[in-house]
Amino acid sequence: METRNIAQYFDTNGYIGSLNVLDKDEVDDLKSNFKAFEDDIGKADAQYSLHNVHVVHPWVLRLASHPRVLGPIKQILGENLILLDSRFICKYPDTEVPGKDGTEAYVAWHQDVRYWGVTGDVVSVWLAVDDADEDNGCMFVIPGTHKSGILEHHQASKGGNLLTSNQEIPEDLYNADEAVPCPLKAGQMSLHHGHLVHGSGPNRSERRRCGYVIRYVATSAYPIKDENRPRKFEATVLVSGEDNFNNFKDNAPQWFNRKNTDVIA
Ligand SMILES: O=C(O)CCC(=O)C(=O)O
Repeated sequence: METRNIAQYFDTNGYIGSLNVLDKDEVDDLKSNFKAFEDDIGKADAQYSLHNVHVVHPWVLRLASHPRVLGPIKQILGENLILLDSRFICKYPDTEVPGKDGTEAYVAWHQDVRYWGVTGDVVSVWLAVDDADEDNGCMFVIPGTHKSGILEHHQASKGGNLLTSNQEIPEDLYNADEAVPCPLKAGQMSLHHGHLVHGSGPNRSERRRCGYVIRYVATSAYPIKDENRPRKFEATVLVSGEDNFNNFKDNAPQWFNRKNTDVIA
């Protein structure tokens, strides 16, 4: 997609599929770096526990500040960007990581902003570590739903939901027939808006489905104070431009050089 069309397409649909980010050598590096994580903590924890490791591991923050990741985000949110949060999300074949109590791991229909506790647009990147398709449980989105406001969420009825708070949007509030898959090759990314209704089904293949999810906001966004659900933003990093608002602490590790991310390749 041409750079100038990105912001317009995203505004209309609330997502963008398959943008090329990493070349073959970078994908090989990503896979071998991720394997070291997996070997270290085990597959069951690699599924959802690798949260905000960008403040610890330089190779992860290099991904989250990669010029070909940030380029489209800048088109949508502008030059001044905060990395809000990041997480690896894997779904393994059942033969490798069996679901709890006979359930299959999936992600229920939800809107990210329901959980984030920030004002302003949140844009998420889903960067594929592995090829992701309908067989191994790629993400599905419902285009245009980012214009529906924040929908009610309740406890998910089906076991196996990977979302920490086990929430889902009640079925009568969206039309699942309008859902479209977001298949990706390893090294590609999709983008989705924080209000977009999305989710993913189980992995019924023999292949792992791993992605790195990264959330960004403009520096003008700010945390909402919610006493019932206080949020800590302990891993926010200014990844592009200047921050004249200081609504989020810059937790950039000393080894991070933001200026290296400014070139759009
Ligand atoms: O990885 C998945 O299947 C779902 C990811 C997701 O819900 C998100 O990135 O917000």
